[in-house]
Amino acid sequence: MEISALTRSVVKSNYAVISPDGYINSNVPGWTNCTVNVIINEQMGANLCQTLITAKEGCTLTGSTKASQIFFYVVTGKSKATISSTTQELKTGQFVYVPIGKDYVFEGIEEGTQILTFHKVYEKLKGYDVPETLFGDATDVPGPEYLGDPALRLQVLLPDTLSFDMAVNIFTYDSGGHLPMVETHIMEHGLLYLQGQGIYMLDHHWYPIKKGDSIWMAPYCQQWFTAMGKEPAVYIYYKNINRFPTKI
Ligand code: UGY
Ligand code: MN
Repeated sequence: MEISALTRSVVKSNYAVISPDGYINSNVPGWTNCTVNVIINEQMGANLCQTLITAKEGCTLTGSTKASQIFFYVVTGKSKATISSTTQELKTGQFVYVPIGKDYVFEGIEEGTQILTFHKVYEKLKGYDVPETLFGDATDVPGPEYLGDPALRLQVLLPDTLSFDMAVNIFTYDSGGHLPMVETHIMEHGLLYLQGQGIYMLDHHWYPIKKGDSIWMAPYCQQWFTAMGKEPAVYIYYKNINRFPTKI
């Protein structure tokens, strides 16, 4: 029998590892017939929110974006998404970026569908328009080598323009592939493992990580990862970008 007092989850002031064994469901107004796990939010000290929605029969997600933009990614399953007056079908690996000031409705969601969301307060930039709604498919996004290492591939899902103040990327590591350095940076991350396993180093502590786990890394949380096992490790992650770095 599993000992229920054990978990790989850990929550620190500058990072967290959240494995699904500790999930407790939240009720989110407008998101019906589903379980919602709020994995990262400002109560932790983060500047983003990350949730995972798992649909039951008859699930619908209805709401409007206000100060925060929302990125919705279908981890598995199928749904129909209407953003203002545009409707598209979304299935595994497809996504929609919803800018501020839009209404959204997800319906016709297959039971068991899992949808990941990243939310960030949008910071306007003088001289640049607020981004438009953007539907996309990760399988159509090229995955060039990362920093010249063929064991690492990086897909950038959102356009590389200053209008966007957030990035969402998918990072694939062949088994044995690893980050070429310990990253030490101001940008924050939220991430979800989509496939595989490996070892993450967070602030000089070492954690085994696998599909289904999430990680929050605060600014300057030092980070490094190596993939292990029989299949590539894949994670989707959020990063804040493109804005002036200081209030001073
Ligand atoms: O974009 C990044 O900062 C990325 N290389 N970080 C990470 O995967 N932990
Ligand atoms: Mn990083």
